Amino acid sequence: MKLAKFRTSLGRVGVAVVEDSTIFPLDLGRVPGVETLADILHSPDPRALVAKLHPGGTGLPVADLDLLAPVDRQEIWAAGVTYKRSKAAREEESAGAAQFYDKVYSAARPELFLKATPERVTHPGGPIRVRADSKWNVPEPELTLVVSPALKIVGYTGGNDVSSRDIEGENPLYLPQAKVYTGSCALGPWVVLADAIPELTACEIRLVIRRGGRVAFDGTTTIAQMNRTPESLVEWLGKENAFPHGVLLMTGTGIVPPDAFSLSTGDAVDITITGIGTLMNPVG
Ligand code: DO4
Ligand code: MG
Repeated sequence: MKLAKFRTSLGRVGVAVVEDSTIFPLDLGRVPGVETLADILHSPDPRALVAKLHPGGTGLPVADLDLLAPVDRQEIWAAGVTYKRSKAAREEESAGAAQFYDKVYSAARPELFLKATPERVTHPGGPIRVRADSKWNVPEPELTLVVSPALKIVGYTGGNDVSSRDIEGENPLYLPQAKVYTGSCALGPWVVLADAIPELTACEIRLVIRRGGRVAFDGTTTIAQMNRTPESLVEWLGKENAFPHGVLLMTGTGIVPPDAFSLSTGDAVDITITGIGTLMNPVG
């Protein structure tokens, strides 16, 4: 089951079930206390709750509504250097600090950082950005875990951890500036419930970047290449850290375009994950 957030042309925000290319807005008023997507995702039985909220009918074409990032009050965290490709890319870009990436790749404790707050997240179809003070920028396509306050993985969505490679490479202490700025995080297009995703290790992540209508980069990886499990990342994230509103955790990138590539305004970035769908964002 896929659950989305949307906004109507009159500005009303709602929650919907997505089936193929049809969207069924839910009637949240039917169950007292259920007001948001997170209320459904964090409930003991999201499917049963959705059945109570589903008005039936024929639904609407997905294209008729503006989808919003599937986040409410959760913080968005990210893991890093969880794939060999990411480790190699960081070692190349940051000669003086290469050893730290090797160490964090194989250490028990993963790299975890706060990537965004909900207000900072770019919606599906909305513009992501590159920093004006950076010359080398890339999208990072990442499986993103939707985690309840009880630290249970309740769903999955797509994520783009847009990053500045030259700022990160200059000094690892610049990581927050390389990673956290306006337009650096996109999420969506919806949440797939945890029990509806195919076997994770079989899932493919694909990144396609188009420039001037042509494909400028096309790369794939599989979640089987990840050096850690989603559950272990959540366990580390939850150590000494409470998430009363739940949390979204981006799980790191296994795709890094060649060093000569940098994102430019006007590029179109598509991130497709098996079983989830495609998160599309232009670079604004
Ligand atoms: O250590 C830098 C960040 C790594 C990262 O964002 C990733 O591997 O996806
Ligand atoms: Mg990343």
